[in-house]
Amino acid sequence: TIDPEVLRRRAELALRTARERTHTLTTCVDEPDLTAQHSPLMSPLVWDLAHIGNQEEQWLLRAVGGRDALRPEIDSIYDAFEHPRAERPSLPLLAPAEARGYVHEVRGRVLDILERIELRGAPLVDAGFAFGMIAQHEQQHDETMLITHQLRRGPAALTAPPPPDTADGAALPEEVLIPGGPFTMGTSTEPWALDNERPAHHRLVPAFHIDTTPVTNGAYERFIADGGYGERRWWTAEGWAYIQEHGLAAPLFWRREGGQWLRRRFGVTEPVPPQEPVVHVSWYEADAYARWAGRRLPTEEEWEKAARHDPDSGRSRRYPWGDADPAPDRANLGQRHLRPAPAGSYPKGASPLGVRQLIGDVWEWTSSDFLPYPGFRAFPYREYSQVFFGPAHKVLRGGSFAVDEVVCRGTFRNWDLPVRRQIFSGFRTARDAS
Ligand code: AVJ
Ligand code: FE
Repeated sequence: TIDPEVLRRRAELALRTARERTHTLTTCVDEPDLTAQHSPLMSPLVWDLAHIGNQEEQWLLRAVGGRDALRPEIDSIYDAFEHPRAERPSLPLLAPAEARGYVHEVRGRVLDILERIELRGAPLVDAGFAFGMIAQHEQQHDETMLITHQLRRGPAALTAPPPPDTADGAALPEEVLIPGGPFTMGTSTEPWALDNERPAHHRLVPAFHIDTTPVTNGAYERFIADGGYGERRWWTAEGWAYIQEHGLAAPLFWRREGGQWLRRRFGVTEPVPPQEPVVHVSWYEADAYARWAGRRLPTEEEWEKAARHDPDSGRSRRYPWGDADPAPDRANLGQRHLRPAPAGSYPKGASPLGVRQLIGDVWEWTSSDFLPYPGFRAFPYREYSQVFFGPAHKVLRGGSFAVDEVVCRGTFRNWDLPVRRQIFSGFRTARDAS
């Protein structure tokens, strides 16, 4: 068990880190850009901002702190289930200055509660869970807001240095063999793990091979050049119908000009870098590429075994490199760099068997539907995970360059519809070992 004072500082730091990111994402553009809807797929940035504050008010001020509601009349405006994204611009949203004042006011009271409360006892406060959950919620919306920034037209508003050159120059094998046998999936001990990551349970995973790195733009270009988007046999029926209906022939944000592929990224157009992991592909495209390559997407349990299983001890670890928290030389996380690092980077983040870049860079599509683990219990609210379980959503693993470390670990599960491409989604492939 961790010292409650350490947890208190950790919770405070997680909340402050999230708020700094939120601040950057909502002050780097002018007011009209905060209230505009840049894509019908996304909320106006100012909706995300006040929604962050409203969730914090509901969980930390009211549920944990037992304080009176600050602005109960806005709960419904910022309820994601009541209002789909497309209709959010027409709601009576708080104006940017009002929204800023609101989140600031909530945060002041929350930090006061955090200083006084005992972080032990009821599940909501034990180990500071609710504070960790709300920091993770804010960071998830910070990723959502970064997606909105990527969809926004016009000159760059955000800049960041490229990832450092961390590649060790090793000639990497194309794939790594993960031996068959049992492993422990999920967690019952990670204090801030969300309900869908729980509980820890055993799975028997047969031997399989998995790509050493995520699939690169260069490899994906070969799929395109080979006529991949025009060949029915690589696609599922739904995937084929989807690319026909929308006329898709390349990842989102790519365009062909003068015999080469260009892509727009955060307001800047550049040639597609062949060594970088491909990003902004739907599950359908990832699945079709894998079939074209004579392979398949990994299942979710294969992905987690590749990322967490230590063949020496037989134990599942928090990250590919062990139990230590992420660090800048282990993974590309936290919007420090606004792009994935070239395949083969981050040797210090490799798994014991040599799989690289499982954490950070790009979210990785798996073949699995988003389903509850045996023994799952919805906590603290059904709308976080439970209402999304079923065949409609596919699981993504590992986090992207846009994800903060507080929302990234070997057990963390993300999910989305198979048509989604505006998210920072890439993939790696696998095959049976037999
Ligand atoms: C887990 C990323 C799918 O953004 O819809 C944010 C996270 N849940 N607010 C989403 C979430 C409630 C969720 N994802
Ligand atoms: Fe939310």
